[in-house]
Amino acid sequence: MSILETTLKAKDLFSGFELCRLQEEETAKLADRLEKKKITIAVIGQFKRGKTTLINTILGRPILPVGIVPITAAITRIEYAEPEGAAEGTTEGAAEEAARDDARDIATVYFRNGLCEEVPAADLHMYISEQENHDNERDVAEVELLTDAEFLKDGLTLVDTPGVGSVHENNSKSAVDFAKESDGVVFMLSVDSPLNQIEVDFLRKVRRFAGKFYFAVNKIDRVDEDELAEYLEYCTALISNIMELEEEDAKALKLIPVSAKKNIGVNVLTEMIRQDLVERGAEIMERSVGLKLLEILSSTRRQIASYREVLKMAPNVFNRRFQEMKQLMEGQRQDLENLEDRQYLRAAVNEEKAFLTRQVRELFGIEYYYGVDRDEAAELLDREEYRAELTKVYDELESTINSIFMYKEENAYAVARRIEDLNILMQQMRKLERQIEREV
Ligand SMILES: Nc1nc2c(ncn2[C@@H]2O[C@H](COP(=O)(O)OP(=O)(O)O)[C@@H](O)[C@H]2O)c(=O)[nH]1
Ligand SMILES: [Mg+2]
Repeated sequence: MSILETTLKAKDLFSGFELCRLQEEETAKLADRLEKKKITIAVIGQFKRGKTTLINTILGRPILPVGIVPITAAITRIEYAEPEGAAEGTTEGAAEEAARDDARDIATVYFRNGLCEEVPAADLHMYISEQENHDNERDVAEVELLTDAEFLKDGLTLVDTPGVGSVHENNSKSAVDFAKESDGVVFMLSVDSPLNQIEVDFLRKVRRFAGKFYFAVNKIDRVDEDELAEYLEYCTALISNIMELEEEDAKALKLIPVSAKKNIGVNVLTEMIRQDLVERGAEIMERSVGLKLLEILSSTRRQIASYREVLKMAPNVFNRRFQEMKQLMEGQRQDLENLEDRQYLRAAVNEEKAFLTRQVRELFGIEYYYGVDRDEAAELLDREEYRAELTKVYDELESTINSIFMYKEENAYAVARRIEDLNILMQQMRKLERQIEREV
């Protein structure tokens, strides 16, 4: 069975189980990436190692703001787009060309509620810096930048990430998540600080997940040759140890010394990546999708385990939580009765869904997942439309909760059947897992 078939099979399994909507969506995305052969490489490392500087150098222009403290979990995804007016003459001078460059670097900021906003890349600092968007009060989910850099032309996506071990990691996506989501990782070190514990811990956590690692050592313009040699020797030994490389792989491990700022050695890195993509792009992708599938399967296992906990909950505990949920929903419906007569953003429906997800998690420990619809048009609803949308959300959640927990038809037989279904699902997942493990 090909990895694509395995992915589709997993998606099929999940689609029969209402608590696996997130996993179903994730596997659908994986299948899509496989089919479109879109490879993602994330640049990861601690704050101030020079990740953003490196990306700017690779892009050939200083598009992204450097030296800022990025906000929680706001990554920047950079993809290729044809230059606008590419067919026009090239008679303009350097100044005009630079001005045109700046004007065409438009980024899209995606907010957590699904809204998005186009902003000039020069203004990105307002959204991704900690100083100007403290604690991510603007609720930025991620930024997407389209640019015509040659390096991205074959469908490669580069991702700039916030620092490893950032203070906000606990309540948001972490560098570990970004590594898991990408096919390759450029891990960035810098000569002015030896590998520290945070970096070591990070590498230990992700070594199994990323399809392919590149280790870059930045800021070599700051040291002389001897110091660099010493640093490289020390870090190479340490990294092959942390990554638990076999002897042969350890011998082949080459850290790539660069100066992102002075554009030294960067082409060695980009050549290496390009070469890998040409020669083994499909293989890298398949391996990384296989690893991600395993990860999704294990999150499904956790979800099922939490659900079993709910099924086994003592009746009085369960009833209390169930009543709490009912009261919460009644309260929400009551609020709908008293809605002000004005216009409402459709995106506010997403915010309500996120709120409900948190409530279900707190009360029952399970993830009730809603997909967030992207709302590029910032659509407005009048009071009645908004009320109807929310009513639909409440009705759906209530009916799902009723059926998931079988509160109404609760009887030993139904619960036993349910547990039997889950056991079958678990068995099928184990079979898939073994299959993937053989393949990757
Ligand atoms: N000397 C030197 N400084 C660099 C180099 N690369 C980045 N920097 C500086 O290091 C600081 C942090 O860079 P940045 O790209 O924002 O780091 P990030 O937090 O990892 O994205 C900035 O002041 C950069 O100018 C380099 O190759 N050499
Ligand atoms: Mg940065």
